[in-house]
Amino acid sequence: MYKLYNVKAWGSMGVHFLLEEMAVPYTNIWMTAEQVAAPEYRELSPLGYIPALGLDDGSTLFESAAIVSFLVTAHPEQGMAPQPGSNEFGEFLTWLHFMSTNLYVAYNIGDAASFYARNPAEEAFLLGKSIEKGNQLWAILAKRLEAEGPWLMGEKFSALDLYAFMLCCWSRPKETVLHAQFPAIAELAKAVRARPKLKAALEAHGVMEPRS
Ligand SMILES: N[C@@H](CCC(=O)N[C@@H](CS)C(=O)NCC(=O)O)C(=O)O
Repeated sequence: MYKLYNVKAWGSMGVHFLLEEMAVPYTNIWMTAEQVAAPEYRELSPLGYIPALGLDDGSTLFESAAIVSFLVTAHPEQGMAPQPGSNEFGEFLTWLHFMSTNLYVAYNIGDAASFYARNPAEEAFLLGKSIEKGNQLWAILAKRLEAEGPWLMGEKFSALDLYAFMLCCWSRPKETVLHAQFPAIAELAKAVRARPKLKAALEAHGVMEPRS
């Protein structure tokens, strides 16, 4: 059985939603920020990042996009991604990595502004830049949804939509502002929130409603 190292409203949300949608057996290991920061957790996730996914053989995966790619290919029958090896799967991976290496990182920079900045003015500047960058990236995702939607892979709901939803929950200054700016993203978030299999996980992370 998989073990998901999980923190409320952190980067484990996307994997948690995916496990729920796929209905594969797993256990949540709910962690506190202190447990995540402890040296023991770095034995599992070298940067001390959430999410991490424990496998049956005792090994642990980290990096959210890697975990999502692993799960959708380990359980292709759950239909949460196109057929592995197909051109569409390449497209799926492209957009997954677009989100994890650009949008997630824009949020990471905003979250760690005090680490990168030398003074409060620089910190505010970095936070502003992370929002600006995030908006550029959301505009690209919104354009794709407008052209190909309702889901990021077109007619077919996939793990990409869950991942995008997780990122949407973190948007600054708040999710409702992002929705007002990008109606296609608002529609995606609404549709994800309406998925019956996600009810308990949405509640567990406190993201049933957009942050306003
Ligand atoms: N590239 C990583 C980023 C993960 C990440 O930034 N996780 C945050 C929570 S959203 C975290 O665990 N932060 C703890 C820390 O910075 O010490 C991924 O995609 O999994």
